Amino acid sequence: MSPDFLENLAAAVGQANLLTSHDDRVPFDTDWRGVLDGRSLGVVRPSRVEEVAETVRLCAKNSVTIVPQGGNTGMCGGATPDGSAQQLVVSLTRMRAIRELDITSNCMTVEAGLSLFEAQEAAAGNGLMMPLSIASEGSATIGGAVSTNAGGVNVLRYGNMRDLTLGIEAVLADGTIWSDLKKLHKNNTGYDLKQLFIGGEGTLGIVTAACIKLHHPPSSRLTFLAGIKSVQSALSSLKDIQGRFGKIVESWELFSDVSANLLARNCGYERLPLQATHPWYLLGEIALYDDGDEDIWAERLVEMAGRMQCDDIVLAMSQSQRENLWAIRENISEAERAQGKSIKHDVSVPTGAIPDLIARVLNSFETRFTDCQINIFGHVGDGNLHINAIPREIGVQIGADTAAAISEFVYDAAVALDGSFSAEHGIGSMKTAQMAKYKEPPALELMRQIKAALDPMGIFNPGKVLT
Ligand code: 2HG
Ligand code: ZN
Repeated sequence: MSPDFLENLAAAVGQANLLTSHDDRVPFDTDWRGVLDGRSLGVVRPSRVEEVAETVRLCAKNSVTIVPQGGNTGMCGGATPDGSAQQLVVSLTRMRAIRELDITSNCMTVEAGLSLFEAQEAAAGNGLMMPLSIASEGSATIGGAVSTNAGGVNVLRYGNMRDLTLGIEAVLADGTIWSDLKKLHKNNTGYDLKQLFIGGEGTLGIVTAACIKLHHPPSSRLTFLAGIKSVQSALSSLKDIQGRFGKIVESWELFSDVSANLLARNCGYERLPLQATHPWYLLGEIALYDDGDEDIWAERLVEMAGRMQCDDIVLAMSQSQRENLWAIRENISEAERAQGKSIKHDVSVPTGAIPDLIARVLNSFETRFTDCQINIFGHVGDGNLHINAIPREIGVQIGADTAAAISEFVYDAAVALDGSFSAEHGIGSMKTAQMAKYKEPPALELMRQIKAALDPMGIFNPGKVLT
């Protein structure tokens, strides 16, 4: 690194947007869960794509590696620098323009640092909907969601970020700005290169903007929380609704009594708004497109609950009740965090295999790992569960060997059912060992070749995804 590297960087982005002091760097150097403790050389906060390009050029020239970062809400350390004090964090949060909201073509072109919530609000202000929804949407950014191919609670109906992204703009390893912000649903012109950057976790380039599909929002929604006895009934009721009425279910979220107890203990939810406690809870949301459908659907749901042998169900009767039901689901991670450091597993299986996965995990977990509990919750409708190990006592640390054994046990169970060891959170720095263990060798080899072709000097996010 040449002695004037930092000076040139400051000239490129403005002195105030190069942070090098310890206090300024800390919020960018540590992940939100407080699990990783990185130490960067500095943090740059460009406000325009040209500044990102100049930053990349300077880094390439000086062999400085780059860690792109959005809202820093990731779960796998993909946006956290290592401890070497040699890596530069490029935070995109100042690039937040809505370049265009095209209500005729149903899409919006926005910069990487715009938060998901801001994007949702902008779409809603124009009568449309940006459907990607995750608990951290107030801070999580479009660029982060694209780069990690984020999922969340509406994937069942609208797909994940890959399904919602029409085009991207990215800065490549030599500082080239590649603009592929086309609004096309059909574009068969060779390899679909943007797909490499979507879910690429900043290892191939820096996504600086994206063109995102928008949808027409339903005229209203029916949201309910039900206490249920079996996970199988959650799946069969979903299939029943989809079979009779098509793709109207937006969310089908499951959580266990362990999640409910954590919410009670750590987040003040002494009672859920139900009459009793249950082994499992289902939070569902159905999109309605005709005024007046609410009453019909309220009846249908009660009837469906009967078939599920569920006699404890509450429907949201107002927007604030709806928000209260969602807050329960969205607080589960926070309730877990208050318990101590959890060992998270974000896995997916074919939806039909969900009951088998849960049975396999529950059958032997607590006899093998007596100091821990397993907290299962997630997006049961699309086959993605969070199977997290938490300490039984607040603040007790799960030892590294136990954590590794638990992870192997959970991932092996998912993979044995033709599932994945990472459904929506990505790989980051935390799951590279699992990549080596579970990813098919030819796929790993192709990924290495792609990385070498697009980032020959290895300046983008080393140590993430592939090692
Ligand atoms: C969710 O579904 C998030 O709430 C977080 O993906 C999952 O905290 C987790 O393990
Ligand atoms: Zn999730």
